[in-house]
Amino acid sequence: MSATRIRELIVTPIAFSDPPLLNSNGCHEPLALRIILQLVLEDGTVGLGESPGGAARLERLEIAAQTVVGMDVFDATAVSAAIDTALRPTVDSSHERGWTSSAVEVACLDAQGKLLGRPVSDLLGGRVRDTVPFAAYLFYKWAEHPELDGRPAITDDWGAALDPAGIVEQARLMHERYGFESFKLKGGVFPPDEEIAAIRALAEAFPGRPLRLDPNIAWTVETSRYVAEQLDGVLEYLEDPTRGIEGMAEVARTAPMPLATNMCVIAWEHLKPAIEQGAIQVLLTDHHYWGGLRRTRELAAVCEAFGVKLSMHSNSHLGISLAAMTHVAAAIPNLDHSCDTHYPWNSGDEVIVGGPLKIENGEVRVPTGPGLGVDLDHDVLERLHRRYLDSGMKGRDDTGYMRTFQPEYELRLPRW
Ligand code: GKR
Ligand code: MG
Repeated sequence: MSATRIRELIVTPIAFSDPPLLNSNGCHEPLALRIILQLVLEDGTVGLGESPGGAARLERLEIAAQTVVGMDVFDATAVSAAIDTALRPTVDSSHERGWTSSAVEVACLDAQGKLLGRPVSDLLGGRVRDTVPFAAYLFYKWAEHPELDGRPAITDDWGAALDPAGIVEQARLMHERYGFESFKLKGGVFPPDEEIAAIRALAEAFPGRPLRLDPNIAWTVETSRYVAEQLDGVLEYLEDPTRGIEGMAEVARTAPMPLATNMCVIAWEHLKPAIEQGAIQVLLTDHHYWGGLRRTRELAAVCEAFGVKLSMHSNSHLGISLAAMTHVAAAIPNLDHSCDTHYPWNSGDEVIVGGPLKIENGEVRVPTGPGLGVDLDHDVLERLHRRYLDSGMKGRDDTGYMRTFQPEYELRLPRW
């Protein structure tokens, strides 16, 4: 049996702490779910991967685990294709299938890098930068997760941010703790004029620094056009103000700044109509669903060809994902904007050996060890897996959680 064949894919769901971050869907729950992958080869080499959690994603990864056994880890394209074929009868959306094959592709590349003694960025063509810039990801937030069913309130060291002054204070903390030089505000929480005021306050507090606003489709076309006009000259880009390629194209016709998305272009088949209609000027790529690290590298070339600028999307995540994001961002020449990361909100529960990866001067140094350059802390993995089991959670429910405290809260998109 060849040493590079896949013996087993171990899939471990985990839960880790998340602060009460607000968005257009409600509020983050006290625990976020993720799934850790260990791809074990016949020679004992282990490749790591990290995927968003939840019952559906777990079930699909378990199907992938049965599919990949016996395949060669260097046949990563065939591995992805086999997973895609196995999921096709039950999962219609190519985007949804992409979450599964992408996580396994990262684990394949980690294992390949370990076998070759080379970092993953080398397998992607080599790094063109030694550090990757990230943006501070600012959220409106409560000071604490309120008391619930006998569970005491859960505090954190960020405090509340519910108005422009609170957002500026959070940005100062992000800058002080991590040195971030660019800032993204998650909007869609308060009426647009309040969020415009928050962005103006950030521009005043951090003159000349790149600023972005992302209301996650909370606005109509008309409202989006109004906000865009109000923030002329202030934003580097406006992200997903409204729903769909057609809606974004309508906004783009009058918006003075570029429009960005991680919501209306999320699969290969969306690129053609979006580009034809001029709907987006910036794409936030994400290796977790675009097919993995090699496909993300290819996506960057497509964007380059059509003059679409590149940034990077993030969800609540831990260090295996951050390492993978950093490797691919390091290997993309046309990374036009700093990448998003939720890491400062979640890194307290890090599952890799040695604790959180460092963010200094707003940048992450590209790991130079073999593979992703990170190792799994098995004690922490076990603890976070237990937390997942004890939580009984099956998925993310920002709206349901918000309703526990504000029963009249309704999910309405667009809201304004
Ligand atoms: O964590 O609340 C959040 C974000 O809104 C996340 O769910 C989005 O996927 O960060 C993301 C975005 O840029 O849209
Ligand atoms: Mg976004």
